[in-house]
Amino acid sequence: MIRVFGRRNSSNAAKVFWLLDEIGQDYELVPTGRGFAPTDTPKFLAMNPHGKVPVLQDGDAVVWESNTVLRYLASRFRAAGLWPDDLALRARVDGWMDWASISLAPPLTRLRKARAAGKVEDADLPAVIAAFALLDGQIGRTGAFIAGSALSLADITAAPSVHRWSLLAGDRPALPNLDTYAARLDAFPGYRRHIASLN
Ligand SMILES: N[C@@H](CCC(=O)N[C@@H](CS)C(=O)NCC(=O)O)C(=O)O
Repeated sequence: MIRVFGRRNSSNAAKVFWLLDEIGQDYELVPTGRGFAPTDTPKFLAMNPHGKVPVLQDGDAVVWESNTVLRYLASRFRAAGLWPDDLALRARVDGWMDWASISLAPPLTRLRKARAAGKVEDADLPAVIAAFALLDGQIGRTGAFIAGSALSLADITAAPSVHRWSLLAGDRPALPNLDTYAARLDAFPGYRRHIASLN
């Protein structure tokens, strides 16, 4: 049985939980991370030297870094619809996965943390708006999902940020393609169960 070390309220673990639901794969959750089993123990650090969740254990294979876990699972369970075999199509999905993790999520996370800490200057807001406006444009081009006409790992990677954009208070530009896209994601039970429940 596949084991996931993580917690339901972790955005990076939630991506893995959605994919596992999407491909219909059972797993055992080992509650780990803030509020659960510690990640700074020698045993956990031997699995993931970064002391972060999620970590996937599949027999002898131990996989950390959520996007790598997504790709491992898609490959292992032959979910070619979500992570194409064709190298050019796969690279398109990978590109958007990297972009979502490097350029979309970090400014949003910094903004949310700064606001939670009571800061008022919103230094990261322009970068957040620029990234989401770009995503809105991409959805306008495909007319459906991030990397094309069907759900892919790119959507699962970006999903926590898309959800958290909808939770963001304050003045934001109207991004109609993004609103339609969020509603499209909401039609997936795995999104509703694991992503829409994140705060
Ligand atoms: N880039 C890593 C980030 C992992 C990460 O920061 N995980 C957070 C939860 S989202 C964590 O482990 N926090 C510490 C904890 O829960 O103990 C990934 O995508 O897996």
